Amino acid sequence: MINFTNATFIKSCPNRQERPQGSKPEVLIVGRSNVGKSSLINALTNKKKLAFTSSKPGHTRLLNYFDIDNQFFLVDAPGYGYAKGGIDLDRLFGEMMESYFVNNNELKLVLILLDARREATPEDIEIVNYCKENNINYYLVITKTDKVNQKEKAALNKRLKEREIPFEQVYYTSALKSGSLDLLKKGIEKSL
Ligand SMILES: Nc1nc2c(ncn2[C@@H]2O[C@H](COP(=O)(O)OP(=O)(O)OP(=O)(O)O)[C@@H](O)[C@H]2O)c(=O)[nH]1
Ligand SMILES: [Mg+2]
Repeated sequence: MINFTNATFIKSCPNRQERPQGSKPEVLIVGRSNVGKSSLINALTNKKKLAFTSSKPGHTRLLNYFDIDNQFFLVDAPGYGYAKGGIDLDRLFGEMMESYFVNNNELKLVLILLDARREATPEDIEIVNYCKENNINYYLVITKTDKVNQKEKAALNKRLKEREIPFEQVYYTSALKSGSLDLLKKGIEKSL
């Protein structure tokens, strides 16, 4: 069993070439800005301030590598779908991600996060298609399930059922409820 609480921040890097020494399996977390990527890392590791979170979108700008129990790297990526003060985060994201995916033999799994209350964006769908085309294992992770009301829950279920976004594995999570992460932890462990 992987001990997710045995977690340390290793480094931030502008591209994968500058990743930490020593090859380990990698699990990448992606999703639109503010979907809850950094919060998910803190919830999985049970550490409130391991990854920086913010209510303002566009907080994470680099690839942040976290070591989990000496077993694998969890990689927090910048969000997409948000442009601020002339900085085109989508272009930054695109370039960083291109360099991330190319020749990456360590990448075992991509967690694609979707806010329970919102529709998938074209970028979400693009990443899913990219994973499918390149045979990269991915899970859909629904975030902020603590925030959905009945109507939003019904809309979410309808979208998933209609395959707004294609998936084989879906996990329902809330960073506020650690029990909601048990299945996801098992899924991550299985993918390594
Ligand atoms: N209620 C609730 N709020 C959440 C949850 N996950 C994240 N949040 C809140 O959503 C906001 C954004 O969370 P982050 O984890 O910083 O989001 P991010 O995807 O890392 O954002 P960027 O780094 O900007 O791309 C913060 O205010 C979090 O507290 C959740 O499961 N439930
Ligand atoms: Mg973040």
